[in-house]
Amino acid sequence: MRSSPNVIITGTPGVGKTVHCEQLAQDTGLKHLSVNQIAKERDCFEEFDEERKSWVVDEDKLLDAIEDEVLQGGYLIDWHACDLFPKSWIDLVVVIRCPETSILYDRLSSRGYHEEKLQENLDAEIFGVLSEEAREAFDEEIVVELNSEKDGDVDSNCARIAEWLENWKKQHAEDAE
Ligand code: DAT
Repeated sequence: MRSSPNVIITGTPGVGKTVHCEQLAQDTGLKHLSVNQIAKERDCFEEFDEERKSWVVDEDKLLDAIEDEVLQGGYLIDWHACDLFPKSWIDLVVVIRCPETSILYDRLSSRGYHEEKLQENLDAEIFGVLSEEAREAFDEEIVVELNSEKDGDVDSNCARIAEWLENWKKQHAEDAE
């Protein structure tokens, strides 16, 4: 049994997953596992998707590459998909949202996304694709949605997640007695 929980931080590109993970890693000591970075470092990419202009991750390779670490507990898994991770690995799924799409539009266009990719991501956010994926793949009670639009949201969201972590640890310690 892990003594520290594993948390998925997911959401449409640009919603704020990285900023949340970085702040949470600082505040809580959980380790930031950026799937994008790990997939690059550990050669888990399958092919280049010309249409999307992005690399496709080989999910089996990725899971094999991170399993030993993640099962120790204490990871913040940062990725724009969540249904590939086994349920037994995960204690909390946080879906970061940006319902005000003009904000998301500005963030993605400043990244230089081309029009098609930009629109695809905005649609995904409008339709709540990641939120639905999370609720289908995990028990509803471990899925939470938090908005990240304005200054101050990151602090308050991280404070909420940190509080949840403390409760998880307390509960876990009691169960272990
Ligand atoms: P992701 O990792 O989901 O792709 P990110 O963490 O890189 O997203 O954030 C994208 C940009 O948006 C980045 O410049 C930080 C900014 N951002 C995110 N949430 C914010 C908030 N609540 N207030 C101000 N800026 C925010």
